[in-house]
Amino acid sequence: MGNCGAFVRTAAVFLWLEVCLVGCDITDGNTEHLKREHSLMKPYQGVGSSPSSQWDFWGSTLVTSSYVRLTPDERSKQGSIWNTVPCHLKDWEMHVQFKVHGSGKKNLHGDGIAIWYTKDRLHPGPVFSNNAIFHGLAVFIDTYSNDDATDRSFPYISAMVNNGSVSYDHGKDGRSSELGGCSAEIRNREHDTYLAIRYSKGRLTVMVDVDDKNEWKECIDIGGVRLPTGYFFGASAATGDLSDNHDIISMKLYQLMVEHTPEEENLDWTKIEPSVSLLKSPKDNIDDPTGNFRGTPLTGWKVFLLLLCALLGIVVCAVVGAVVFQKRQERNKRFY
Ligand SMILES: *[C@@H]1O[C@H](CO)[C@@H](O)[C@H](O)[C@H]1NC(C)=O
Ligand SMILES: [Ca+2]
Repeated sequence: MGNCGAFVRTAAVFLWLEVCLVGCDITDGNTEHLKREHSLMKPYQGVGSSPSSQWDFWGSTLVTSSYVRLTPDERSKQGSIWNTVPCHLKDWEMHVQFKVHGSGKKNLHGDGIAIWYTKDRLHPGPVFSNNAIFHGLAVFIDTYSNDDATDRSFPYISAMVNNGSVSYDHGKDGRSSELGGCSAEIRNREHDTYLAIRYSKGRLTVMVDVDDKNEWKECIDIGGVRLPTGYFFGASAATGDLSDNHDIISMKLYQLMVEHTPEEENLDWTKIEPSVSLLKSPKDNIDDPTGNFRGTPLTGWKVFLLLLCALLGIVVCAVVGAVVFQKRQERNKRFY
C-alpha cells in the first residue's frame, strides 16, 4: 500500500494548504461578510445626493469619485459623514482606509479624524466636529497635541466609550477618558493607511496598518466592553488654527461569525448601556474565538474546500488501494 501512503501524504499537503489559506489570509476582509449597507466605498454612488443614500454628509465634507474629504487643508473647517442605517450586528469589524495630508510642517497641522459608533448621528460639536457628550464608541486619530505633555508622540490614536455622562476633553486630548492608545505615523504617507476596529464578545480591539506592510499592528485591546446594537457608524474631522486634508477612502464593515449563548441571544441588545468594566485587566480576556484579525473567520466555502479535499484524498486512496490489491491478486494468480 505504498502508493496509498503517497496519496495520503498528498492529501495531507492539500489539507495543510487549505488550513494555511484560512489562517494566513492577511490580504483583506472577506467580501462574503461585507455589509454593504454599512460600508462606504468608491465611487460613492449616490452618497448624500439621492434619497436612497445610506450615507449623509455634513459641513465641509466633499465627495469626489476617489475620496471623501471631511475637511480641506484650511482653517476652521468641520465635516462629517454618517451611515443612515443602524447597525444590528453583535460582532463586527470596521476597516477604515484614510489619508491625512497637508502642507503643514511637523506639529503645525490638525486636528484629526474621529470614527464613531454612536446612538446619535449628525450632532455637530467641538470634538472633531461632533458632540463631546455621546453614547457609544469613539476612536480618535488625533494629529495635534493640545496638551503640552511630552510623554506621548502625535499623531496619537485612542478610544473612548461613553454613556453620555462624560465629555471628551479636547484641551487634554481626551486623556482622562481614554481606554488605551498608541502613537502612529499616519500623516503625509505615500502609501495607504488603515485603521481597524473590532468589537466582538465584549472585546474592543483597534489595529493600525500604516507602514505599507499589509499587516495589522495592535494599538488597543481591552475586554469588558459593552456596546449595544442599533447605533450608527460615522466619521468626522475638524481643523482649527492649524489644518490638514482629512480624507476617508473607504469604510468597510464586516460581520464576524461568532456564537453566543442562548441567554445572550435572548437579551435585547439595543438596551445595553455603553460601558467598560475596568475591573478586568485587558490581558485577562484572552478567549479569542476567531483568532487572526485581518483574516476573516472560517467561511463557508473554505470549510467546503477543506471537506472536499479530505473526501478527495479518501476516495483516491480507496481507488488506488483497490487497484493495487487487484494487481497483487492477478500477480499471485500468475505465479501459481
Ligand atoms: C454612566 O457611566 C458612569 C461612569 O462612567 C456611571 O457612574 C453611571 O452610572 C453610568 N450611567 C448609566 C446610566 O449607566
Ligand atoms: Ca488633539
